[in-house]
Amino acid sequence: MHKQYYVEKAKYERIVDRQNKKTADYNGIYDRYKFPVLTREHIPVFWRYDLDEKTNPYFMERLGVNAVFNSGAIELDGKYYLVARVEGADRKSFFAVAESSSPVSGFRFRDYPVRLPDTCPEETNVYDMRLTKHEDGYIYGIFCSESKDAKNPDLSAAVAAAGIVRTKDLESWERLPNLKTLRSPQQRNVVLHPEFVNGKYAFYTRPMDDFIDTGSGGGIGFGLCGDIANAVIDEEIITSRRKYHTITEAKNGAGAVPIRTDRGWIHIAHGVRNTAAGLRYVIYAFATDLQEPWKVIAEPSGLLIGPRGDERVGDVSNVVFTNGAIARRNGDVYIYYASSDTRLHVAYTTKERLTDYVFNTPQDPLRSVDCVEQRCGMIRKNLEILKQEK
Ligand code: M1P
Repeated sequence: MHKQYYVEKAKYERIVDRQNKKTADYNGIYDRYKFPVLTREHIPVFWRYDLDEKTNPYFMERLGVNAVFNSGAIELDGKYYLVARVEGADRKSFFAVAESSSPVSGFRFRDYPVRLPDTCPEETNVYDMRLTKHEDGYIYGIFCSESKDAKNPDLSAAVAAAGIVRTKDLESWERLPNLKTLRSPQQRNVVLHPEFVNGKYAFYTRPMDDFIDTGSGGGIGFGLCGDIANAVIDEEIITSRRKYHTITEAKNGAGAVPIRTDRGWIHIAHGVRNTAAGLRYVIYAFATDLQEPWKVIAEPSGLLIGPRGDERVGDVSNVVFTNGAIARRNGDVYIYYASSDTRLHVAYTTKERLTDYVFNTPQDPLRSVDCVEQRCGMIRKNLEILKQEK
């Protein structure tokens, strides 16, 4: 074995074994953890280097990995699993399962990445899997299946669709036909609801006219289908709407699988706005009705998680994005979010705190003048409290 192998292996072990700790940042809603839980440095050495000295005498990286980011997340039998988006140096993304006995550190990839059944010859790229433990007994993975737009000569013109796989063990995956949405030409950020709604499978969708721009798509959609093995959605109702001069003005999309609480389903999604420096992605939350999960019943103002410090910089800077959270039986919630399409972080909260945040944080009044009134109301009340404290 080339001696450099041992150097690289030691670096890998150091990163994977690194203990994580909460940062001192405070907002009362969640705690950020200091170290990312997955990065390109978490990729096993034997995924990148040919270890055969005859074919690789200089110990060169042959199949590089550029980034590890947007990950689906699930807890199974007391272990934590992330199905990460791994992007090769060749720009193609694929999925890989990392597991740990801790939700905040120690994630190791299994020996091989996920080999999806190759049922779509036109599919070029796959990414952003959401993992839903459905009441039908399967774990579903819904992901973006991207192909070249054959009708458009522009080399970057692409088409996004929602791919569907299911598994019971995250080891063997059955691929089902892609979701068809009859009224939306493209789909990305599709999430399967964990329970049947009116006896049907329920999807959160993101109607789009185009690969990048959502165009006339009004926000996060919701649709039902009877047969998951041939999933077709006719009507898509809009749940969380895009709004002018808010964090969702340019687009939004469902993120983690909704979390059931006593007061409603809590959704952790992303919102996008345009800036002179390009698109800015943040994470926000809202709640929908338990019986009618398409009906928004609470939407706190503004962002839940925005890119901070080092998170701001990466391949696609000024982005935080989530497609996975783990809500434990004991009330703990781990939100896995990626920054700048480069690495994956974790934030910790509880169902109780999230519920308080979503239902008791004021809504966005949508106009500066009303925002000032809203803030002055709180300041007035606080100054009274502070006066009495003296
Ligand atoms: O680059 C930021 C994100 O862009 C896309 O999200 P959306 O469809 O909302 O624009 C996705 O490709 C996502 O993977 C990526 O993180």
